Amino acid sequence: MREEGCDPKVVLEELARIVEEDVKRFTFRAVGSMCSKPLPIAKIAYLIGMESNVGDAGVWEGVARLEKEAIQDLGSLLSNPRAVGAIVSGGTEANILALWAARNYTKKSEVIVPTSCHISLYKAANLLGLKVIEAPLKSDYTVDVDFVRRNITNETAAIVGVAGTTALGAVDPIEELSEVALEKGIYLHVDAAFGGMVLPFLKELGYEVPEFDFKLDGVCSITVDPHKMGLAPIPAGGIFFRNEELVEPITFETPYLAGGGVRSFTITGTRPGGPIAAVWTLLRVLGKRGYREVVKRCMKLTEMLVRRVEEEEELELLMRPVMNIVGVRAKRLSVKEFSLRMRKLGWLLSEFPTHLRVILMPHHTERLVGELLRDLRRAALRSHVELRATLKS
Ligand code: 0PR
Repeated sequence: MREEGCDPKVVLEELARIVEEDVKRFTFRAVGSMCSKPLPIAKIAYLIGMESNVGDAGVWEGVARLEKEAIQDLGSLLSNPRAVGAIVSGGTEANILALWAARNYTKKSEVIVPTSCHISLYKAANLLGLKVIEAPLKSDYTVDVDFVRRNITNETAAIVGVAGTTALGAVDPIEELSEVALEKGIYLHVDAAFGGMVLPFLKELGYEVPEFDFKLDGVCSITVDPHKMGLAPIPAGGIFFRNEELVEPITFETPYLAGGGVRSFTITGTRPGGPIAAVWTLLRVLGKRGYREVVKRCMKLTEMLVRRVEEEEELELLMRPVMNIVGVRAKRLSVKEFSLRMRKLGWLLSEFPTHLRVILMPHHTERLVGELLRDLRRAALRSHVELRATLKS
């Protein structure tokens, strides 16, 4: 650490230069990231709420109320305005909380997850000492529900379904999982970290989408992250429980806090009010209509990409996307080689064993999709000679 401080103007300029490069890379090149670029108004709201600590709700009463209202709004979007929840650090914390509640509520030691589930569920199981049973996928990339049913034992603490898988945006048959959960008396957690702020609006836009939320009686908890498709700044994850009874086993009281004891079930104690202020503001400013428009726009870009990939000789889709996540591969190349070439052309795409992932987010434009497509086409050509020829043209 230096002895003397520097001129704040110089420091801030350097900071801005460094961060702006990242922002540019994220905005124009990382066409496979699940985080949205926060709306300007969300940034203002974040700054307004920034000093607060909702972990000390007796002091920060106002922000604690904003969190309750945001949870109620999102809960009603998930067909349960009485859901108990919190704005947390992200989908990882939300999934940990869900499995923690399930384990303590049931006092059992196993969890069944689809092989498509996010790494955070493995982290959660590892932390909680739960044995993971991996359920395979069917050819449509959704979980094999028969496998789940057959593998439920006296030790099953929870089964998990994903509504919007990390790799492809596929939606597991949550309705069938819910039936299994009810029939066997099992806790069902739905990871809708990404899909939770897409599926309700897709439905309103007339798309045929499967049910995934509290409308299904077997669903006990849902993860939905406003920092993914909610246009909120990081960190804004969301966890929602069907009722108070489910969270009771993970609720702890901090008795000495000013204004009386605070009961909380989040992992972190001190919690930032900035993300809560941002989520609350976004829900008010955009409303359902605003979010519907956001999803409509992302789907327009998705459909543009899908149509053009389908027309391309060298490219293919893994599946017809349900939401704004598209899996693409080059017919004549390995994924590794395809990925490497896209990287050389300046794109940052997520690489899965079977495909590259493109996510069409609210800040993307038709022009960007056009450029991406041109380069996907170039990169997919088999020989370097072919590639070099198109680069010259
Ligand atoms: N559940 C699902 C279905 C997810 O896809 C993710 C994250 C999580 C839970 C965990 O959420 P947090 O990362 O908020 O804890 N999936 C993203 C992904 O793997 C995470 C991410 C986001 C990675 C933005 C990179 C990035 O630029 O793509």
